[in-house]
Amino acid sequence: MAARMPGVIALFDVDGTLTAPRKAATGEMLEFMRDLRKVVTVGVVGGSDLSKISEQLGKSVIHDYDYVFSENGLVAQKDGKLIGKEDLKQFLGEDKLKEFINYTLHYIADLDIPIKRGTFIEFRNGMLNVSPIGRNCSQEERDEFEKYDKIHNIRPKMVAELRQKFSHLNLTFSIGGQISFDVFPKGWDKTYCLQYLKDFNEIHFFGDKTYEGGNDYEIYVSEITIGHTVTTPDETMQQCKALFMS
Ligand code: M1P
Repeated sequence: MAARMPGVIALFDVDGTLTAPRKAATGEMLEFMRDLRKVVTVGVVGGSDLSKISEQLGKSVIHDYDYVFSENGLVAQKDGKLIGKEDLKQFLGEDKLKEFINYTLHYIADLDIPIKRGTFIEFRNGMLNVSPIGRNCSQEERDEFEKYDKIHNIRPKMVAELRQKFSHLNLTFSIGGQISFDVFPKGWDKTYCLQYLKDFNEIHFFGDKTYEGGNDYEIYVSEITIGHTVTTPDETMQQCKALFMS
C-alpha cells in the first residue's frame, strides 16, 4: 500500500461506470479494480443503497474498496467501517414525509401505465426512491419500462409535478437509473461524500451521467474534483489505465 500515489483518490459511480445499469460487475472489472487499488486509493459512490451496490460489486464490497459511499454518501464506509449515516426521517420530520409519501402514492395510483408491480416507494436512510412501475418488477419489465418512459416521459412529468407541489421542502429529484428516481434534501447529492475526502488533494471522479440533470453532474462539476466522463465500463478501464497505470 505504501507505493500508492499519495493524496490521490479515484472515485467511481457504479451503474453505467463500473457495471451495466443494475447488473453485476464483470470478473474483468473486479480484477481491474483490485489492480488499480495497488497504485491509488479507490472509492465508489452510488445512488443505490448498500445492499444493491453489494449485489453489483460483491458481498465484500466494503472491504474491497477504501471508501464505499452508498445513497450518494449519505451512508459512508471507510476501510470497512461505518463513518457516517444520514437520517431522512430526522431531517424532514414525520409530517412532511407523510405528506410527500401520501401524495406520491396517490399520483402513482392514478397513473395509467402498461403494468405495475410492487414497492413503489423504497424508504432508504437518506433518501426516498420512487418507482412508478414498482421496484420488484423483473429485468424484462424493467427494460420495457425504460423504453416506455423514454417515449412517454412518465418520470420527468411526475418529477415536474412533485417538484412544484413540494417546492417548500427544498428537495432534489434525480433520475439516475431505469425505473425510478431518487428524492433527497438539496445538497444530499453525490458531492455529499466529498466531506469525507478532505485529506486528498486530487480527487478523480468517473461517471456516465455527468450532464446537467444527471445524478453525476454536481460532483463532476465540483471544483473539488477532477471530473471524467465515461460511456461504458470498458471506457472507465481505458481512462484509468492511461491516467494511473501507464
Ligand atoms: O445508481 C443509479 C440508480 O440505480 C437505481 O435506479 P433504477 O432502479 O431506477 O435503475 C436506484 O438504486 C437508484 O436509487 C439509483 O440512483
